[in-house]
Amino acid sequence: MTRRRFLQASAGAAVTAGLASPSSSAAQSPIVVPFVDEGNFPLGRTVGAGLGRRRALDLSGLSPDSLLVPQDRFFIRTGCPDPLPSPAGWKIHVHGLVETPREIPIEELRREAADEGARLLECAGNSRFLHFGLMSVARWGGVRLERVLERVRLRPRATRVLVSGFDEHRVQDAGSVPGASWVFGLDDVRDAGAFLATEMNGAPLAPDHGYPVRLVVPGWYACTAIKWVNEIVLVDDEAQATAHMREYAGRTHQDPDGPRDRQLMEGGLRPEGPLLAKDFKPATIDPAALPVRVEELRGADGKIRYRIVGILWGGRSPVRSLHIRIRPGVGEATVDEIASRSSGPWTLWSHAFEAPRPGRYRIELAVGDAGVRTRRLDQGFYEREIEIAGD
Ligand SMILES: Nc1nc2c(c(=O)[nH]1)N[C@H]1C(S)=C(S)[C@@H](COP(=O)(O)O)O[C@H]1N2
Ligand SMILES: [Mo]
Repeated sequence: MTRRRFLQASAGAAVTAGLASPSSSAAQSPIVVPFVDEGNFPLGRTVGAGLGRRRALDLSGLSPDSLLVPQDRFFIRTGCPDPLPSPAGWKIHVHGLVETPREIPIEELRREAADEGARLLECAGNSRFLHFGLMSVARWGGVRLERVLERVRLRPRATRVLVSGFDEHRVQDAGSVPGASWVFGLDDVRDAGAFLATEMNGAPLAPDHGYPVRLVVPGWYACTAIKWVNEIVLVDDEAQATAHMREYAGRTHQDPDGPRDRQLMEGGLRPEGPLLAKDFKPATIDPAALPVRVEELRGADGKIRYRIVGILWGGRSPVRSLHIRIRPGVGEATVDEIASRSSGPWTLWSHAFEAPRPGRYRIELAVGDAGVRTRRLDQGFYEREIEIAGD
């Protein structure tokens, strides 16, 4: 069935479960139905070191009261480099197409840091194998990059800005290329409201989250959220895409047929994505939805039902309608309830269903709003399967 037919077929009304209302088995904690075929990557534990360090957030515990993630639970992708220079006396070097290069001391940023609100980071390499736990929300404090750039006079040719972070690690990782930097269009910096963050949830950043300063680009994948920022370079439209951008080209949905670097290809390297930074599209996160917990509920009549709790995030404007399909044999519906959208960058939703028999069920979601691009949902990226046990 095509996505369009799925959306048409699921326009029917549904039963309201009530996200905030206690489940019918409120006395005991509900039985949780496990997601299956996701491997056994540990949740909520920091594993590995250097470029290979990871911590995946256990999303199943999210509730209306816990939508801000404490720093010591916030996901980690790449640990604090062990040869990191002392953060006391940290400076950001601003140079390139500017009249006079400048060094911005960290104290200057700290003094000017203002509330930047609750913002979500999601690793572009988030995956089922990590139980989709490379995603978290915190309340940030920092200084807009646009404001920082006002401290230097740009040369007329400057159209883009490269933000680079310290990224030398003693421990390497098979799946990662060292060096973290991204080139942004000056318009994108302004539109997204990119900021240099010095605070998370009212405290200085933890070392693994980029202390003393990192970039946050609201609405963009976190591969652009460069940690341990030490360099800002004004560049023009000839600037090449960085190795870090190429590493994330596929995962940020860059055009695989974009212009390539012939020299590098002939040299045996197979770079992904366009050669020039200007040919990279903004690495924005499309609206997406994910089930995070499935509970078994026994009604007063003894009948068993299941309630799926999920999250909804991404996109620039709030999603109004979410459709769910549960296979086999349950069918399609509009999601029962989406919590208030004012709650921040991710929103909880819930949906109740009856399962015809024990066994495996696949849960798929789609955004019903017309004209909304949902590349990952369309690919089935966030589909999950549960296993309902027999008696
Ligand atoms: N210097 C540096 N910055 C970096 C990275 C890195 O490897 N080195 N990884 C990026 C990626 S891929 C992600 S997903 C986020 C993760 O941020 P977190 O560990 O604070 O959650 O940092 C980004 N910033
Ligand atoms: Mo990432």
